Amino acid sequence: MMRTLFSIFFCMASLGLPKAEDGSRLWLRFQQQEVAALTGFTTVSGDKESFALQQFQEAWSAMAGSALPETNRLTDHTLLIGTPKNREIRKIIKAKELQELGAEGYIIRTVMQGKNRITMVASAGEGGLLYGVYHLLRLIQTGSDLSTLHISEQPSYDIRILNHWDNLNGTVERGYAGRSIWQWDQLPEKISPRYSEYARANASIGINATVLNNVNASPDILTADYLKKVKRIADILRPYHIRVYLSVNFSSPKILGGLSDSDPLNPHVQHWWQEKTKEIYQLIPDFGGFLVKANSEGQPGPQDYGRTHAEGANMLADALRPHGGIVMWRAFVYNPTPEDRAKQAYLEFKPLDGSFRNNVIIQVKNGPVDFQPREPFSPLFGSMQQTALMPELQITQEYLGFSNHLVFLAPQWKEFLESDTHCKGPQTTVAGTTDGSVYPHRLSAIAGVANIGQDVNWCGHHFAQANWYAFGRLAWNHTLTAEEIAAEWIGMTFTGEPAFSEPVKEMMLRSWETTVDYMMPLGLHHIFAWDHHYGPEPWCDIPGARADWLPPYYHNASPEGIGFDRTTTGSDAVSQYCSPLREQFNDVKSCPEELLLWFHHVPWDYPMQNGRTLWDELCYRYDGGVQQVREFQKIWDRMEPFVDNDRFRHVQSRLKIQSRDAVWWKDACLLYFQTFSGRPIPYDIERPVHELEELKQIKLDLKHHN
Ligand code: GCW
Repeated sequence: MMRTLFSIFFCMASLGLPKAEDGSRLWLRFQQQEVAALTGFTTVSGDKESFALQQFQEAWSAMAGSALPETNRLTDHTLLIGTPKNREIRKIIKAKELQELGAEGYIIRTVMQGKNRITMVASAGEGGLLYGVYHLLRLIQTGSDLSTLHISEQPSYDIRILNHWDNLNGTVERGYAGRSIWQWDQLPEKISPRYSEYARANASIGINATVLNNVNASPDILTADYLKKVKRIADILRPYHIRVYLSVNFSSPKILGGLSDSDPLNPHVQHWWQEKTKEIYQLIPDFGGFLVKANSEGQPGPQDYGRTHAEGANMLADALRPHGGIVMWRAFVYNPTPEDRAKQAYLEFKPLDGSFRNNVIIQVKNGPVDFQPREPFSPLFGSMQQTALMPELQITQEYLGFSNHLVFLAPQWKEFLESDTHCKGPQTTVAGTTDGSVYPHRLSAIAGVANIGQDVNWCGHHFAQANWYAFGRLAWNHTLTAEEIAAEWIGMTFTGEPAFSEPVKEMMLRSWETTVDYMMPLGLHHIFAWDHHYGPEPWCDIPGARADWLPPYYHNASPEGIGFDRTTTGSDAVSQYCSPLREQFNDVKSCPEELLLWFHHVPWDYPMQNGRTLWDELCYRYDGGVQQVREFQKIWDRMEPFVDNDRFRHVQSRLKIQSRDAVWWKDACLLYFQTFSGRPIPYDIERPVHELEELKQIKLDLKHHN
């Protein structure tokens, strides 16, 4: 018996079947076999104390079985890692050349010295060195040719920051990967090994900052006890070149400090913030600053005292300035007024342009409503020219199937970043207006709402790791294509074998549009079930609820047609965009069809460009989404030989959920909208398998999805 078992095992091993994996190593698996692709570095040289060098050796050891021997004399195949402090580096490259790239930039270059081939990774700063090392490791992991490297990199954004919506009680708002990784109840004494793994993963993709707590902030985060815990985390993240920021509650002076109010013009309030800030910097000298959600969804803010967002933000900025800290002030504001929700952030913030301190940056969600499957870009981008603006992207899939659906978000983010605002002539893209190239401001930054939790695979879905990865890569270099990012990620997380990587890449690249199609095609938005944002509830009508929290506010379906009229004769949201975009959006004929129902209320028989009526097109889009997910299932099932069993089954089972959910979305939306259109679902489309009434009864037990 033993022998049989042994021989089966032996057989499997020799067949090279992938070993079981749980996804915990992310894209940093450093497989032994990857070393086969190495050009064969034989030695490494550099400053022994260098953290970047240590990181390289750790990864190399995992791949090669042992660390590279260190050498002082450059011989053939030496890897030279260092800053201009290192003599050998100075012999090869001028310090000035490195300084021009900044402390985070780096150069990787193959240098021939006589017969010796040396690979140099150099930077003016330790941070840049770390990024350079991870770049080189990525080349090794993806089997790239290392023989003639000539790489020079510099980040697109200065601050590349994750926003954790993690609460102090361990829950995560809109988190779908288990509880918060920050174990506040155990800190500062007990340290989870995950903290440094998290830091390493972020460093490997260029993320250099993190906000530890939810923007719906508990004042407790600023108590002495919590600050000690925060300090502990900051100490762990520091070597990885990651700065810690905190979300703060605007009422903290009143709630924690016992003051009579938190009015930003009250000198006692100002003093309280100055003292609190000082206390923080004593513990964390490189503390980044505050993120603030004010006067939004019930959070306190300066308007409680008749003050403006600028007065609130500037007061905090003044407290942080002596220490070099900054304020990230969110523009996610909307009130239950008759005004179109999509217009409100612009209406509140545009008049304040130019009145913020230069250590304030306004954090603006990509779209004007709220992380919908597809939105046009927020009209604040491009329009606010005197104030630094930073995009906020949502990595966690609040509106995109939680951690159940495979949705690769890089194509969505690219569409957003490359949108042309036209505000300073053509080719003034969202990326250009925020990265400092069109409007030169002191600060440039980009934020992503994290999808990280305590799940073994970090993000709930193995493919959701790709979104964390993509956020970091785009924040570092927004000119990378979604395809390049997907290819890198697949190569490192699974395998670069083309029979696997090509179809999987295609699946990833199509996955966002597919999800838009089965959820909210043609510019539909916010037709989610009440509160949890998972399934469809286009009919949702809760008596007494705020209109702008209900789907009919957004889709306006009636026997006449469907869509939100935001033209000049409707809510006039189009006029918040710069010309010629506003004219383009305003005219139903030139409005991109992908955003048609965002900007227009359109009759059911409206002729689309392909000749179909709007109703028919809607049906085909929903159906197309469903069919695509079924294709994804087929693609994935064919991939079984390339993937370890655990990850294969996990993804396979999630795709089944996604497939069922897509049908649910399609049936719910088409059967409901059909009650208005009164038209048949085109006969060549798969028939609904649910009754509308049955779907209306579904009340999700969130635990299944959360
Ligand atoms: O997307 C919405 C979410 C809220 C979130 C809010 C925000 C943190 O539904 O859960 O609160 O946006 O961004 O502030």
